[in-house]
Amino acid sequence: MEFDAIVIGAGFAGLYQLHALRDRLGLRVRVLERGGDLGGTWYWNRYPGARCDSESHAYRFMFSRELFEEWESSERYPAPAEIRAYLDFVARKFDLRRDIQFGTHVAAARYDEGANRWRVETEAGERFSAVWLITAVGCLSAANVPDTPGLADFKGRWYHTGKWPHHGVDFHGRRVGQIGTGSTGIQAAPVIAETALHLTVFQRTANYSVPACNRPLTPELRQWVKSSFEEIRATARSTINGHAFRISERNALEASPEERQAVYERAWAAGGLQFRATFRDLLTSRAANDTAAEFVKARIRAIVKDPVTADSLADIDHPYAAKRPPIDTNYFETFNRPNVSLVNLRKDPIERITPAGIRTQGSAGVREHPLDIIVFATGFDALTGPLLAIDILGRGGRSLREDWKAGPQTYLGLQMAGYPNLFTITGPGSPSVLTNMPVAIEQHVEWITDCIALLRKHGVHTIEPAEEAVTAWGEHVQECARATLLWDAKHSWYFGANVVGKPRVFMPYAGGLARYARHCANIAARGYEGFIMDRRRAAEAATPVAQAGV
Ligand code: N01
Repeated sequence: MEFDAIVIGAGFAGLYQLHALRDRLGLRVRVLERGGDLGGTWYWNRYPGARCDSESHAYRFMFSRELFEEWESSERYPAPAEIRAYLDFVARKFDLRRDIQFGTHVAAARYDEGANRWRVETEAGERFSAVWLITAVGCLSAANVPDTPGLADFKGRWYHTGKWPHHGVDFHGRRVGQIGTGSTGIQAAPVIAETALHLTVFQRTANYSVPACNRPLTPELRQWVKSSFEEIRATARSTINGHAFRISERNALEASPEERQAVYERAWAAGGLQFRATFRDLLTSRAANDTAAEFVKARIRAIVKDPVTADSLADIDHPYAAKRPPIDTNYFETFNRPNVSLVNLRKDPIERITPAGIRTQGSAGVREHPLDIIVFATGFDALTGPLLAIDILGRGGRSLREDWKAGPQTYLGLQMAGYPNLFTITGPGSPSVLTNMPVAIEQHVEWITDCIALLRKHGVHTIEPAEEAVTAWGEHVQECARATLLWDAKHSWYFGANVVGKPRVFMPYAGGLARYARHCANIAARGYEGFIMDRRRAAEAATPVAQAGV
């Protein structure tokens, strides 16, 4: 089947890209989605306690005032079902479903140079082709299940949080082991503990967390959201992280210890990722960061009653927010429950999974932890994983898997050299996971759409970045990360450190979303500086399936 554009994925990114290419440019577009319905991340992540850490008034599209004002969220942080309902509302409003094919797992995409088309093949053997190929596959969609010896012999059931069964999991009367204490594990543990007979949390790296302070939105707050479109959008688009809250202008050490304490206490009581915005230099000055880190560690020790457990939870080895900072509902409090225990894997690493549970061996000797269910909250093969899961072959049959052996190489996280007309929404090298995703997605979709519109208007056949532009961007991405404390958490998934054998390269762009967006706009304004556009072969190109509406 032939299209002008194929979009892979029907989460936020795929939906908006479909709307933009089809309804603004008049292209014939097909969206191919692996899941059985809309949602992307939110289709798969239905684990207990799952909730978006971005506030509901900012975790939505802002490209249309009408769309923004028509939707009402029920809580401060939306749960997956509400986000799926929102995406369904978007799809109905713009009649998007008719161009989305669900249950369609893209296995390979090959650039056919002669025809200047991307040839896409699904696992089921269906074939599609298009001039433009846009990946909207998400950054955190390739589940990472560690290769732990013995898993195949485990007699109980096991689940990864990112592939949670839609029918749910009943923990009543079960002994549950949860591996992982990232944002997901920190959300899941308190909810699992409510019904499980016993929950054992296996912690490899202790983590900071700040209360989310989730609550229903009052009628007044709902009204404020409806009437604040301009303000919310302007803020989200002007901050470094795409959230609709401002970051303090003040440095932490400019405040007296008493003032700082009061600032942190207020932020802790208010809850949310805003804690990170209490002082402007928390992610650039170690001394500043230490003040926030010490505050959170003191809170952990104050909440958790058992001193050994408190020590393990507060023994955090990286600066605050140098790994993605979780927010929680009663995470540390959960360890005061009689049916919850913590295993510190730094002291007692997992030796193997046995048919009956998990065996650790370390300071406490050999210990068997009998389990009925293991929950892997072990994260994702982030950013590159979802792209490399597709066998992508570019010009001359070059392979993305080969090209990225030493780490991802992109220009702006939007394109790769040698892969003409392939765009990656929130790809590695773009702000992506360091932001409130819908805002980063909108910026990418709009940039890609404007680019395609312009190329079609001028009869340009292909666009791809120059190798030098890719190299320079890669260096800039590393440089931006090096200027922050994110660089100090070498074991974070931002570096790919959570996946055995993955190259250690800092993947997202840490220079800030607003700065990045300006940079992308300037590059376009300067005639797509750093990109190679091939106009000569325009005449040879296959006739576009639809005429551009530009
Ligand atoms: O995954 P993670 P996540 N043995 O990689 C541990 C987003 N998110 O799913 O730190 C033992 O952060 C690992 O230990 P360590 C958000 O961007 C968004 O929690 O590598 N443990 C860690 O504790 C987030 O950052 C929302 O030493 C092992 C945990 O598993 C991203 O998803 C909500 C292990 C993995 O933590 C990923 O979060 C939730 C092993 N072999 C999440 N392998 C929203 O609000 C890994 N671990 C949208």
